Amino acid sequence: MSVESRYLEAREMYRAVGVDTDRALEELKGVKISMHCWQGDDVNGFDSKGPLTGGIQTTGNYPGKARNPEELMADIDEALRLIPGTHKINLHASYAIFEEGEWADRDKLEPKHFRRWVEFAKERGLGLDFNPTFFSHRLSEDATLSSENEEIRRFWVEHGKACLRISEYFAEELGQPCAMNIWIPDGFKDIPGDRLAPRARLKKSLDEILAEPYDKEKVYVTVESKVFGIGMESMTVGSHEFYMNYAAKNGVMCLLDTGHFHPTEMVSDKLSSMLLFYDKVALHVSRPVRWDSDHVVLFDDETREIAKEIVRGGTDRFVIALDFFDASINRVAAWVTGMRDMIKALLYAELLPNARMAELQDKRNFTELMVVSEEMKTMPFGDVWNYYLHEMGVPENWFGEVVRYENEVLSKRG
Ligand code: RNT
Ligand code: ZN
Repeated sequence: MSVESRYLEAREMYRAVGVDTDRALEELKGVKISMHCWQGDDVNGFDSKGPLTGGIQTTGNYPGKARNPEELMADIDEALRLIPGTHKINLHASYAIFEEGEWADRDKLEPKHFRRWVEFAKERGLGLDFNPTFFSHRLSEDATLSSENEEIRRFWVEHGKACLRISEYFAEELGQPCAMNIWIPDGFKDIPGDRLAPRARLKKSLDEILAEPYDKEKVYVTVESKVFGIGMESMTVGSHEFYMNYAAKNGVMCLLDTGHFHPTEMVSDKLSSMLLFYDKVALHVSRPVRWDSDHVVLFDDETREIAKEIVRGGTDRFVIALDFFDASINRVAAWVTGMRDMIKALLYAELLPNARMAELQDKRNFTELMVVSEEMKTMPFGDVWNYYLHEMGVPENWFGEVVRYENEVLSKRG
């Protein structure tokens, strides 16, 4: 049976339970996911040769990681060929591209250092998002925006401001908003002697960064909290309470990373509360396995639960990015799996009888609600998904393509 006839049959089955598959596919086409560039090279970047610091870690030594901008761009291209839709690329400041003999420290970065990324995005119709890089740098060893050392704190404030200017440049060049996310690794391994002063300094630093004039329609500033990091087990300066209050009072957005809460806390349950107090909510969808391990996003329960909240709350109210870095598997396959599974989860949520499910809840008919939600799991979802891939010109079976790319390109890298 052809993809089309399988789809037509599935469409009838969904129609019978009150779900319009054509509408769902239309909705899905409009959703952009920001694909993080850092899966391609284990969060190394191009601006220094030093190690990855900041209490985040990649594990594994799978061959073929990108070693320079050309390789990273080629790998991104290979991944995008296998992902339905037109999306965004999420860059870190450490991915600045310098001309021969040129170099600028983080506080001196300028739009021109990202010109090649803008060209890359323009040629492909992609958007760009941005992140100042407050780690993997000689001045980030102790603390950054919360530093007690005024010179170091100022350096990172200047970095934040430089990144705001670069974000605005992205938005202007590409004709779509750029989300600029602030995450810092500041925190303490053991019980602090003072929790207030570092947080007060972080607050002051953020105020100073945001004093840089920028167009709020073009740049969405987001602040990302975290419960702990490696070497910051006892306290992070940028905790959830800190940023949630900061964002609410200063008109910026909160970014929730699915790995940045206690393991039994679910980000999916937090989103509706955020929607009641913010216009938009930003996400780093990741997969924490027992801790903030940054495994590849899968089509699993929590990803589907998050997707339901996005679809029910309105896809236009979310700024969705992925954040994982697995160095133990083929990195292109990691991107393709994560992106396709996020999109798949959104389609799954679009194909639920959401209004009927809300109504069952209001009638307190929890038996039928459970039954409906379970029955939906074995509907011919795959037939709708495959039709979407077909419509978007992306192969159903993609793994062979990545294996070929690995043999022809990745395996030749030293
Ligand atoms: C770290 C944060 C942060 C980084 C990226 C590289 O725990 O999740 O978002 O992963 O910025
Ligand atoms: Zn994150």
